[in-house]
Amino acid sequence: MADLFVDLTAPNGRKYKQPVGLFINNEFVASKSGEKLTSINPTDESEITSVYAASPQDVDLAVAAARAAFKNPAWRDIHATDRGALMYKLASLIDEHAETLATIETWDNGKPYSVALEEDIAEVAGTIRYYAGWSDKVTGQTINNDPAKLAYTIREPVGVCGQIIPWNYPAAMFAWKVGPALACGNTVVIKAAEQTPLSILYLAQLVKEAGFPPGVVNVLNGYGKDAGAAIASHLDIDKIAFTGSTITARQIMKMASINLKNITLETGGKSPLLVFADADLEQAVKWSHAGIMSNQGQICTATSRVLVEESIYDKFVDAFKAQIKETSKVGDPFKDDTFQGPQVTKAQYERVLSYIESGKSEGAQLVAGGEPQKDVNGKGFFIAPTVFTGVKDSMKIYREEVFGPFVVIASFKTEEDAIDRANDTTYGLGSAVFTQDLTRAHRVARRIEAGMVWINSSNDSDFRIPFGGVKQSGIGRELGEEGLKAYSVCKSIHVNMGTKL
Ligand code: TXE
Repeated sequence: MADLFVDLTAPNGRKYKQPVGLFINNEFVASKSGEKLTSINPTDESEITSVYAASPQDVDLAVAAARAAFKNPAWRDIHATDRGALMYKLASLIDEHAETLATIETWDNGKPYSVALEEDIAEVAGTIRYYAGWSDKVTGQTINNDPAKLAYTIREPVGVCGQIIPWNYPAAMFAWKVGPALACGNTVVIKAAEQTPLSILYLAQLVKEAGFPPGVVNVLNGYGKDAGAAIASHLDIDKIAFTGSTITARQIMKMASINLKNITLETGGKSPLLVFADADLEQAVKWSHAGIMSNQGQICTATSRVLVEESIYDKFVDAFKAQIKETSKVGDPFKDDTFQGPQVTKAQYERVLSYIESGKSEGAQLVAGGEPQKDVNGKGFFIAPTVFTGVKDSMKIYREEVFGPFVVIASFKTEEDAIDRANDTTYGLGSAVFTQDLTRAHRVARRIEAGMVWINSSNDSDFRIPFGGVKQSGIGRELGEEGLKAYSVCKSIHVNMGTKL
C-alpha cells in the first residue's frame, strides 16, 4: 500500500524509502483510527513526514500477534543457536544499512551524523550481535546435594514484553530492549517515543528481512498517554521495560501493577562527577566536558553536577570554559565539524531555557552560554553550552535533571564532603571520580550511591557492562550478562529419586 512507505530525501542528499505504518505480524499496517503523528526536524523546524500512531485497539492487535508468536513452535521451539543466528543476521543487516539509519537518526533527533554512524548505529549492531552470542548460553543450575532428590533450574522467557523507549537514543534503545529479550526467547511489542518515530520503523523492516517469524517483534509508534498507557496496563503483557522520565516511570509502575508485570525501569539522573586536587586536570576537564555536553546533554547518565576540590576550583572552571570554546561547535548536525546539534524538540529546548532562567533568578552565576543559538536561518532548537557556578545545594538547577548542554560546577572541601554532596540527590544513576590516588578512587566508588561509577572517565558505557540505577533512577539492569535476568525467569524442577510416602 502506497501510504505505508514514503520516498524521502534527507538533508545530506540520501534517498530512501521510509516505512510509516505500524509493524505488526511482520507487516506494516495503518492504525485503526487512521491517526498519525508528525516528525519534526529539530535543525530547521520543518516537517519530515507523518507516521501512523497506535491507539489502544492497535496495541491489542500487536499484543495478540506477540502472544501467538510466543506460542508458535517456529519461535517457541527454535534451537537456541538458530535464534542467535537470526539475531546475527539482523546485526549484519544493520551494518549494511548503517548510513541510512544514521541519516534518519540525525534528521529526526538532531545528533551529529558522525556520532549517529560511529556510535549509535555501531552500538545497535554491536548490542544485537552481543546478545545473539548469549542466545544459546542462557542456562540453569543443577542442585543435587540430596541423594533422594535431583533438582535443576531452567531459565525460561518471561513471555510477551512491552517496551517503551525515549527519544535521546532512538535506535540504540531499540537494541538495548530487543536484544536481550530475543536472546531469551521472548516476543516484544516496542513503542518508540512520539518525538523520534522514524529509525525504529526502518529497523523493523530489517527484522522481517532477517527472517524472524511474524509477531516476534512488533513495533508501534504512538503517544505515551494512548499507546504507552495501553501497553503498560495490558493484561496480556507479562513484562514492561521502560526508559524515560521518573515521573512517567511512576505512572507506568502503577499501571503495570494491574497484573503484577515483571518490571525494569531506567529513568533520569543528576549524576555527580568528582574532581580531586590530585587528578590529571586536563583529562578531568576533557572527560567532564564530554560527560555532559555529548548528545546535546540528552543523556540519562550525563554527569551534570561537577564537584571540584576547592583548591583547584577556579583553575578547573577556567579550563572547562576553554574546553567549550575549543570543542563545542554548535550547528548543523550533518556538518563534519559539528559537536552539538539542536535539542530534540521545541519542548525540550524550552525546558532547558526555563532552567537557565531559573538559575539566573535564583542567583547562580552564569559563566558560559545561557542563551539560544539559532542557525543561519534563525531556526532550530539550538542552545549554547551553558555553565553555572556559585550554585547553592537548594537551587533547582543543582537538584533537578535539566537534560541539555547545561552543567553546574560546585566545590567540596574533603573526601567525606565530596561523598556527602555526591549522594545528596534522589537519583542514583551514573557518577564519576577523578583522582590519581588508586585507593581513594576505589574507596569513593564504593560509597557513591549510584548504579555506575566511572573512575577517571565519564559516560564511556559499553553494551557488555551492566547499566542501571539505584534510588529513583530505576529498577533492574540492562546490558551485559546481568541484562539477561530482566528477560528470563527461573523455573525449579524437582525430581524424586525414590522417596516413598
Ligand atoms: O519523557 P517521558 P519526556 C527525562 C528528561 C526529559 C524528561 C521529559 O529529563 O527532559 O524526561 O521527557 C512514553 N504511559 N528523560 O516527556 O514522558 C513516551 O511516549 C506510558 C530521561 O519525553 O518519560 C515515550 O515513549 N508511556 C530519559 C517514553 O514514555 C508513556 C529519556 C518517554 O517519555 C506515558 C527521556 C504514559 N503515561 C526523557 N507518558 C532517560 N532516562 O534517558 C509518556 N510515555
